[in-house]
Amino acid sequence: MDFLKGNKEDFLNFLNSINDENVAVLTHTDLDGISSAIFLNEILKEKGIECSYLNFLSLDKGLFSNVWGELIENNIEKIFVCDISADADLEDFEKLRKEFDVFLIDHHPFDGELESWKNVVKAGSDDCAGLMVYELGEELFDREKWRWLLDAVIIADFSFKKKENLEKLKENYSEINEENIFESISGILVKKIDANLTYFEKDLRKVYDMVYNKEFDKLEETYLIIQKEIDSFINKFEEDAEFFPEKNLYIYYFKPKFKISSTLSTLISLKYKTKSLIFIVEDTKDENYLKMSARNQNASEDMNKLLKKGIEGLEDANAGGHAAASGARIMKKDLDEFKKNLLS
Ligand SMILES: [Mn+2]
Repeated sequence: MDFLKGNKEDFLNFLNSINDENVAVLTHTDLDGISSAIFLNEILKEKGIECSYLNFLSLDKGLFSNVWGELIENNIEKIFVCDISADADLEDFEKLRKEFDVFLIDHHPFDGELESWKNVVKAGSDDCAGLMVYELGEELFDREKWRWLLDAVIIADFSFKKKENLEKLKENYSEINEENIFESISGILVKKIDANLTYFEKDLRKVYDMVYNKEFDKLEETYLIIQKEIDSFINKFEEDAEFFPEKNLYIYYFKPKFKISSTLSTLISLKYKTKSLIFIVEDTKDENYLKMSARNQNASEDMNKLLKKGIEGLEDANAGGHAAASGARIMKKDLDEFKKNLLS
């Protein structure tokens, strides 16, 4: 793999600089983040180093400040940051680097400022962070034992779009291509893990442990729960959605237990390709708001324009997107007004 910045030597030097300091791993909330942390943990173990603190961060403002207290409590001195773009909050990252000895392994696009930084390995977007760690530590852990996870993360992060990485998958799946990739054994595993990431979004450590310990039966259990919820809303769609024939439009307001709305809107819109569809759920971050996604697979009507018409004159509302798929957010109290606008 070609790194855009930093190299294996930088990684090994940092690793070798660890004596008896407490080490933390901060990683992203997706399978790429999880597998980076697992490979890294295997490498640390081989070096006789224990990871004292592990956490999963989403790319929000203040992401590092949020765990600052725990880093201090655990007497952390050395930190690996994986699959997290420093410019999610550059100032916060600078603060972290001032206080701790930090090594960054990431593949998100970066701006020039990182050029002068030490202890950074960056790859292009199409090489996932899991693959980066796997290769950085290649001489240091039992890579064959973890090959199944490497295949999974290449699929999950769409790193197979790069020819070299698709070739890697072909070593185990000679017939694999972009169309059938999610039906391969690794592809199916990715779907199961993704369902668990949705289900346990507040306790990702659980998913990390299940993947680390290869508890595939448990992963499957949750997958079936999520699948069941998706299926039940698909089945209830015809009955529960409002249909407005004059606009050829369905409005489906539903209350899922889990974050399934984007998967659901895609699946239903593929069944109703000639219709306009608006899916509405409550905003889990603020119950006073509704989030909606509009779909029209044939783009026979412009969903972006439709939603913009819907939010006209509404307080604190926004909408935007493409003709075939668009999104909006409004205040819950304005739902009737929104519908009136749509149908006028
Ligand atoms: Mn990633």
